This record gives sequence, C-alpha cells and structure tokens, in this order.
Amino acid sequence: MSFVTTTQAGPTAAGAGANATEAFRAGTVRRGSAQTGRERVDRVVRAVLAAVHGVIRDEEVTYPEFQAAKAWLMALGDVGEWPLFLDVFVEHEVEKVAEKHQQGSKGTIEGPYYLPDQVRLSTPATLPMRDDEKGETLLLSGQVRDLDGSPLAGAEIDFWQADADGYYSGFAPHLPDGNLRGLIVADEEGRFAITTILPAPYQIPTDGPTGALVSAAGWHPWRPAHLHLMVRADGHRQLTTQLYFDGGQWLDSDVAQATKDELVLHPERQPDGSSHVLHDFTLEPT
Ligand code: MBD
Ligand code: FE
Repeated sequence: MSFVTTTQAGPTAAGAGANATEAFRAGTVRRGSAQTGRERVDRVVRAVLAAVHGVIRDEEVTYPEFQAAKAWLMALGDVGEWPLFLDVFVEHEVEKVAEKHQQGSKGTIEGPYYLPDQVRLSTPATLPMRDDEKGETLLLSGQVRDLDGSPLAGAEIDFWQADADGYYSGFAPHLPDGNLRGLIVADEEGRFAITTILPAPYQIPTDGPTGALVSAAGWHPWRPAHLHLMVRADGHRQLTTQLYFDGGQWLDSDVAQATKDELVLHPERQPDGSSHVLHDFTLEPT
C-alpha cells in the first residue's frame, strides 16, 4: 500500500498526516456510506453554520482572525491533518451518540491510525516487533463472549498500538511496516492471549497545524498510553475500542477525550518484570 512507503524521512506531522489522509481514503468501503438525504443535510449543515455564526457574533471575531482561521484550515488540508484533527477533537462526540444504543463492552474512538490487512496470528500470539523493540513486556489475555455469556469461538481481535516512543508503524517512516499490529484469532472458547510491549503516551505532532493550534491555545498535546482494538465475531456488531493503563499519565486529561473508566487496565507486575492483565470482551448480536 502506497501510504506506508511515501512517508518523509522523519516522523513529522506532514508524514503522519499525509498517511492518515491516504489511510482514511483507502477505508471508504470498509466504513460504508452515510445515505444522507436532502432534509438532513439541510438541517445538520444549517445547525453547524449557525453555531459558527453564533461564535463569531458572541466573540466578535475580527477580519484578521477570520483570515487566520482560513489559512489554518487550508494548511490542515495541505498536510493531510484533517483525519488527525477530527479524530482528536470531534470523534468522541460522534462515539457518544453511537454508544447510546449499544450493549456489550464499551467502545471508544478509532482514531486516525488503523490499517487493515495486518498479519493473522492464532492465539497465543506475539505481535510483530523489532528484535530490539523497546518497552516492558505486556501479556493481555481474556475471552470474547456473547451478551448471554457464551464464548464466541474464533473471534478476531484486530490490534494496533504505538511503540515505546509513541509512534505508530505506517505513520512514522523509521518503523517497519506492520510493527505492533496484528489480527489475533481467538480459540474455540473465544480465548486470546497477546504478548506485546507497553506503549508510550501519544503526542500530537508539534510541527503541523494541529500541534500549532494546541500550542497557540496553551493546551497540552497528549493522549494517555493506549492499545487499540477492533473485536469481531460472526453475527455480532464489531466493537472498536481502546484500553488504557491504571495510573497512566494524561488519563484524566486526554486531548482526544476518549477514555472511559471501564477501559482502564490494571496490569500486575510479574517477578520477571513483565506485566500481565486479564480483560474480557462482550459483543452484542447484530
Ligand atoms: C491517536 O493515536 C489516537 O488514538 C487518536 C484517537 C487520535 C490521534 C492519535
Ligand atoms: Fe492511538
């Protein structure tokens, strides 16, 4: 896929942003279409514009500020950071609406760095990683079940995470393709065991327009360390979620507002220095 080979020479905002834009475009079929009719377009877009107009009136936004906003939005598109910006600052609200009608394990936002078609591994699995991969070893194991508690044989866990420096493969050119990504197939009892490393917190790239906005506003650019998963089983709604770590920095101030108490893991340190944690998933039937 071209987006894993067209990155720049360093993990810059422009490299990550351009790849996230290309990954988003490549995922159009996977996500399906919205089928939004004229009445709804009219209603929703009018409401968005009315909200913007209200801010301009209330804050007495000036011409120079309006032109600066226009330049910033243009730059956001130029470097491909629309997926990054929208997933950090907007997706959490869409997810809250979706969640209202869902049962089973809690989901949260997908974010901009999912890549499909990663290596398929049967459980117990070790994620692809470099020989000298940094980071403490983490063993995540559990079971995928139906709402009624019955195990979901052969459930799939599509897994991706940042490395111990906070970078995602496919979005940082110094990382091998597929690093710390994989699709783990559970056993006949829906059980899975995944060996990986503890990721570092994620920082929005500071050298692009999203980072420039964050620093201009005096916000912090951090997400707490997290694992990403999509859990699938035939006849069940796919769960898209993330898992966080007890005591993790930025857990209470995630810039993407995507944490939930139910998603915080409490790994236990083993005598050999690795951490183990059990975490089960429940899927609702479609
Ligand atoms: C991430 O790694 C992420 O998970 C989200 C939601 C936004 C930006 C980067
Ligand atoms: Fe992430």
